[in-house]
Amino acid sequence: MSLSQVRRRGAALTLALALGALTACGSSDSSSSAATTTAGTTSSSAADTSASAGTSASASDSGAAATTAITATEADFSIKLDGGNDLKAGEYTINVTNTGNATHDLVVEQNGKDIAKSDTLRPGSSGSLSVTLQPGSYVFYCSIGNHRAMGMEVNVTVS
Ligand SMILES: [Cu+2]
Repeated sequence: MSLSQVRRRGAALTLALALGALTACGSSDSSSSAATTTAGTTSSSAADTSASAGTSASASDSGAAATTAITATEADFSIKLDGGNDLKAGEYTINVTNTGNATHDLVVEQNGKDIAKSDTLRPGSSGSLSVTLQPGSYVFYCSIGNHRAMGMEVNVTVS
């Protein structure tokens, strides 16, 4: 091996090392800036999702406001509801008809407390009362004399 051949090899090796160092440095710069951009985009879209979920929950609250009419027929001594004793929660107008020979009325009781009451109804007359029923247990009864004890009460379940 001559002296000039050894020198040429040495120069080629030095050039290869220098190129390798330049290439490695350039590629690491571009990958780190891409990661920063992605993280910023992800956090802002998560905030948008939670804001729209709150809006849809409040919209469903203001839906139902229709009043339902039901009929209570009173006799000596009973009360009958035309649609049965299971009701859906909501606003009600209760039309009360007294078909008996005694005077009657209709009271709506929830947890031992009267929440609505009709006028006192003479035999053959009718009246009405309005009441908002929440889910729970109720008693519709006649508050005249001892009529409730004589059978003028019905248990009503609201769901
Ligand atoms: Cu009565």
